[in-house]
Amino acid sequence: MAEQISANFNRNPGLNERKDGVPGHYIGASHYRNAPGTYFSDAKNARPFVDALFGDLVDPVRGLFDALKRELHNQGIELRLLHSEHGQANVCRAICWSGAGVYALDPHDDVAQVLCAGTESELPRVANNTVVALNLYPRMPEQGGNLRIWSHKPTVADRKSQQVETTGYPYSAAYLEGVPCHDVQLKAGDVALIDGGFIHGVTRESRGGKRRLLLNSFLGFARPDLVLWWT
Ligand SMILES: O=C(O)CCC(=O)C(=O)O
Ligand SMILES: [Fe+2]
Repeated sequence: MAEQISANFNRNPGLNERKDGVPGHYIGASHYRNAPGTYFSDAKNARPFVDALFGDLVDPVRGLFDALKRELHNQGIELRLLHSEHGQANVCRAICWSGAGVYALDPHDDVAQVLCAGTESELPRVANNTVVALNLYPRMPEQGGNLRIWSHKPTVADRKSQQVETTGYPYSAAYLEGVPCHDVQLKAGDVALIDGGFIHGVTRESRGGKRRLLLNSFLGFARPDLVLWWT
Protein backbone atom coordinates (compact mmCIF):
# COMPACT_ATOMS: atom_id res chain seq x y z
CA MET A 1 0.00 0.00 0.00
CA ALA A 2 2.83 2.43 0.90
CA GLU A 3 4.36 1.85 -2.54
CA GLN A 4 1.04 2.50 -4.26
CA ILE A 5 0.63 5.79 -2.34
CA SER A 6 4.12 6.93 -3.29
CA ALA A 7 3.53 6.02 -6.97
CA ASN A 8 0.27 8.00 -6.82
CA PHE A 9 2.22 10.95 -5.35
CA ASN A 10 4.84 10.94 -8.12
CA ARG A 11 2.34 10.98 -10.96
CA ASN A 12 -0.24 13.23 -9.29
CA PRO A 13 -1.22 16.28 -11.39
CA GLY A 14 -1.77 18.21 -8.13
CA LEU A 15 1.93 17.96 -7.18
CA ASN A 16 3.37 21.47 -6.66
CA GLU A 17 6.50 23.13 -5.36
CA ARG A 18 6.05 25.06 -2.12
CA LYS A 19 6.35 28.83 -2.59
CA ASP A 20 6.18 29.86 1.07
CA GLY A 21 9.88 29.70 1.92
CA VAL A 22 9.87 26.05 3.05
CA PRO A 23 11.64 23.92 0.41
CA GLY A 24 9.55 20.96 -0.67
CA HIS A 25 6.97 19.48 -3.04
CA TYR A 26 3.46 18.84 -1.84
CA ILE A 27 -0.09 17.79 -2.55
CA GLY A 28 -2.78 19.42 -0.42
CA ALA A 29 -3.11 22.64 1.56
CA SER A 30 -0.99 24.17 4.34
CA HIS A 31 -2.40 26.44 7.00
CA TYR A 32 1.14 27.74 7.55
CA ARG A 33 1.44 31.45 6.58
CA ASN A 34 -1.93 31.34 4.82
CA ALA A 35 -4.94 33.59 5.41
CA PRO A 36 -7.98 31.43 6.35
CA GLY A 37 -9.76 32.19 3.06
CA THR A 38 -6.74 31.07 1.05
CA TYR A 39 -6.22 27.97 3.17
CA PHE A 40 -9.78 26.75 2.73
CA SER A 41 -9.86 27.47 -1.01
CA ASP A 42 -6.48 25.70 -1.42
CA ALA A 43 -7.92 22.78 0.54
CA LYS A 44 -10.97 22.58 -1.73
CA ASN A 45 -8.92 22.81 -4.92
CA ALA A 46 -6.50 20.15 -3.69
CA ARG A 47 -9.14 17.70 -2.41
CA PRO A 48 -9.42 15.59 -5.61
CA PHE A 49 -5.62 15.33 -5.72
CA VAL A 50 -5.38 14.31 -2.05
CA ASP A 51 -8.07 11.68 -2.72
CA ALA A 52 -6.10 10.50 -5.77
CA LEU A 53 -3.13 9.67 -3.49
CA PHE A 54 -5.16 6.75 -2.19
CA GLY A 55 -7.17 5.78 -5.30
CA ASP A 56 -8.98 2.55 -4.50
CA LEU A 57 -6.91 1.89 -1.37
CA VAL A 58 -8.27 2.31 2.12
CA ASP A 59 -6.98 5.77 3.10
CA PRO A 60 -4.87 5.06 6.21
CA VAL A 61 -5.08 8.62 7.56
CA ARG A 62 -8.85 8.68 7.21
CA GLY A 63 -8.88 5.25 8.89
CA LEU A 64 -7.08 6.74 11.91
CA PHE A 65 -9.34 9.80 11.85
CA ASP A 66 -12.50 7.66 11.81
CA ALA A 67 -11.26 5.31 14.55
CA LEU A 68 -10.26 8.19 16.83
CA LYS A 69 -13.56 9.95 16.10
CA ARG A 70 -15.51 6.88 17.26
CA GLU A 71 -13.32 6.48 20.34
CA LEU A 72 -13.64 10.14 21.36
CA HIS A 73 -17.38 10.16 20.62
CA ASN A 74 -17.78 7.38 23.22
CA GLN A 75 -16.17 9.75 25.71
CA GLY A 76 -18.46 12.66 24.79
CA ILE A 77 -15.80 14.44 22.75
CA GLU A 78 -16.32 15.55 19.16
CA LEU A 79 -13.51 15.16 16.63
CA ARG A 80 -13.93 17.05 13.36
CA LEU A 81 -12.09 18.76 10.55
CA LEU A 82 -11.37 22.47 11.01
CA HIS A 83 -13.95 24.50 9.13
CA SER A 84 -15.23 28.05 8.75
CA GLU A 85 -17.56 29.91 6.42
CA HIS A 86 -14.74 29.62 3.86
CA GLY A 87 -14.72 25.80 3.76
CA GLN A 88 -13.20 22.74 5.35
CA ALA A 89 -9.74 21.27 5.93
CA ASN A 90 -8.59 18.04 4.25
CA VAL A 91 -7.69 14.95 6.27
CA CYS A 92 -4.02 15.12 5.23
CA ARG A 93 -1.37 16.59 2.96
CA ALA A 94 1.59 14.79 1.35
CA ILE A 95 5.07 16.34 1.32
CA CYS A 96 8.56 15.59 0.07
CA TRP A 97 11.03 17.97 1.81
CA SER A 98 13.94 19.22 -0.28
CA GLY A 99 16.14 21.39 1.95
CA ALA A 100 19.71 21.04 0.72
CA GLY A 101 21.66 21.94 3.88
CA VAL A 102 22.05 19.99 7.10
CA TYR A 103 18.29 19.55 7.15
CA ALA A 104 15.71 18.49 4.57
CA LEU A 105 13.29 20.44 6.78
CA ASP A 106 14.78 23.05 9.12
CA PRO A 107 14.14 23.00 12.87
CA HIS A 108 10.76 24.55 13.74
CA ASP A 109 7.74 24.25 16.00
CA ASP A 110 4.15 23.71 14.86
CA VAL A 111 2.55 26.00 17.46
CA ALA A 112 3.41 29.50 16.15
CA GLN A 113 1.30 28.99 13.01
CA VAL A 114 -1.62 27.91 15.21
CA LEU A 115 -1.31 30.86 17.59
CA CYS A 116 -1.28 33.25 14.64
CA ALA A 117 -4.25 31.77 12.78
CA GLY A 118 -6.36 34.91 13.34
CA THR A 119 -9.09 35.93 15.77
CA GLU A 120 -11.96 34.56 13.69
CA SER A 121 -10.38 31.07 13.60
CA GLU A 122 -11.04 28.32 16.15
CA LEU A 123 -7.42 27.26 15.81
CA PRO A 124 -5.57 29.55 18.28
CA ARG A 125 -7.43 27.88 21.15
CA VAL A 126 -5.67 24.64 20.29
CA ALA A 127 -2.36 26.32 21.10
CA ASN A 128 -3.37 26.38 24.79
CA ASN A 129 -3.23 22.58 24.63
CA THR A 130 -0.90 20.15 22.89
CA VAL A 131 -0.64 20.62 19.12
CA VAL A 132 -0.23 17.05 17.94
CA ALA A 133 1.46 16.27 14.61
CA LEU A 134 0.42 12.97 13.05
CA ASN A 135 2.97 11.77 10.49
CA LEU A 136 2.85 8.66 8.28
CA TYR A 137 5.81 7.69 6.10
CA PRO A 138 4.90 5.74 2.94
CA ARG A 139 8.49 5.97 1.63
CA MET A 140 11.88 6.45 3.34
CA PRO A 141 15.40 6.88 1.91
CA GLU A 142 18.24 4.42 2.54
CA GLN A 143 19.87 6.85 4.95
CA GLY A 144 18.95 10.06 6.76
CA GLY A 145 15.54 11.65 6.81
CA ASN A 146 15.44 11.20 10.58
CA LEU A 147 12.94 13.13 12.62
CA ARG A 148 15.12 15.10 15.07
CA ILE A 149 13.39 16.41 18.19
CA TRP A 150 15.00 18.87 20.63
CA SER A 151 13.98 18.93 24.27
CA HIS A 152 12.91 22.57 24.12
CA LYS A 153 9.43 24.06 23.79
CA PRO A 154 9.76 27.73 22.75
CA THR A 155 7.57 30.36 24.39
CA VAL A 156 6.16 33.40 22.60
CA ALA A 157 9.09 35.41 24.02
CA ASP A 158 11.58 32.83 22.69
CA ARG A 159 10.05 33.08 19.22
CA LYS A 160 10.15 36.89 19.32
CA SER A 161 13.83 36.77 20.25
CA GLN A 162 14.47 34.57 17.20
CA GLN A 163 12.26 36.62 14.82
CA VAL A 164 10.04 33.60 14.19
CA GLU A 165 7.02 34.80 16.16
CA THR A 166 4.40 34.07 13.48
CA THR A 167 6.10 31.13 11.77
CA GLY A 168 8.02 29.10 14.36
CA TYR A 169 10.44 28.47 11.47
CA PRO A 170 13.40 28.21 11.21
CA TYR A 171 15.41 28.06 14.45
CA SER A 172 19.13 28.62 13.95
CA ALA A 173 21.94 26.22 14.83
CA ALA A 174 23.18 28.87 17.30
CA TYR A 175 19.83 28.91 19.12
CA LEU A 176 19.80 25.12 19.40
CA GLU A 177 23.41 24.75 20.45
CA GLY A 178 23.65 22.76 23.66
CA VAL A 179 19.98 21.75 23.62
CA PRO A 180 19.72 17.93 23.85
CA CYS A 181 18.06 16.26 20.90
CA HIS A 182 16.98 12.81 19.84
CA ASP A 183 16.79 11.29 16.35
CA VAL A 184 13.84 9.06 15.49
CA GLN A 185 14.94 6.68 12.74
CA LEU A 186 11.93 5.92 10.62
CA LYS A 187 11.07 3.06 8.28
CA ALA A 188 8.57 3.07 5.44
CA GLY A 189 5.15 2.42 6.93
CA ASP A 190 5.93 4.03 10.30
CA VAL A 191 3.53 6.37 12.07
CA ALA A 192 4.95 9.12 14.34
CA LEU A 193 2.81 11.11 16.72
CA ILE A 194 4.65 14.06 18.26
CA ASP A 195 4.01 17.11 20.43
CA GLY A 196 4.56 19.80 17.79
CA GLY A 197 5.43 22.32 20.52
CA PHE A 198 8.93 20.85 20.78
CA ILE A 199 11.38 22.04 18.13
CA HIS A 200 11.80 19.37 15.46
CA GLY A 201 13.27 18.99 11.99
CA VAL A 202 14.22 16.41 9.38
CA THR A 203 17.85 15.49 8.68
CA ARG A 204 19.22 15.47 5.14
CA GLU A 205 18.49 12.30 3.24
CA SER A 206 20.72 10.22 0.96
CA ARG A 207 20.15 11.06 -2.68
CA GLY A 208 19.93 8.83 -5.71
CA GLY A 209 17.58 6.32 -4.15
CA LYS A 210 14.09 6.52 -2.72
CA ARG A 211 12.86 9.94 -1.64
CA ARG A 212 11.27 10.43 1.75
CA LEU A 213 7.49 10.93 1.59
CA LEU A 214 5.35 12.22 4.45
CA LEU A 215 1.60 12.23 5.03
CA ASN A 216 0.94 14.89 7.68
CA SER A 217 -2.00 16.19 9.71
CA PHE A 218 -2.34 18.19 12.92
CA LEU A 219 -4.85 17.77 15.72
CA GLY A 220 -5.55 19.12 19.17
CA PHE A 221 -8.18 20.06 21.73
CA ALA A 222 -9.91 23.41 21.06
CA ARG A 223 -12.26 22.80 24.02
CA PRO A 224 -12.55 19.94 26.52
CA ASP A 225 -15.32 18.49 24.30
CA LEU A 226 -13.85 19.33 20.86
CA VAL A 227 -10.77 18.11 18.99
CA LEU A 228 -9.93 19.83 15.68
CA TRP A 229 -8.00 18.24 12.81
CA TRP A 230 -6.33 20.20 9.98
CA THR A 231 -3.27 20.32 7.75
O1 LIG B 1 8.57 15.23 7.87
C1 LIG B 1 8.55 15.09 9.09
O2 LIG B 1 8.90 14.03 9.64
C2 LIG B 1 8.10 16.23 9.98
C3 LIG B 1 7.15 17.16 9.30
C4 LIG B 1 6.85 18.39 10.09
O3 LIG B 1 7.47 18.67 11.08
C5 LIG B 1 5.78 19.31 9.67
O4 LIG B 1 5.14 19.06 8.63
O5 LIG B 1 5.53 20.30 10.38
FE1 LIG C 1 6.53 20.25 12.15
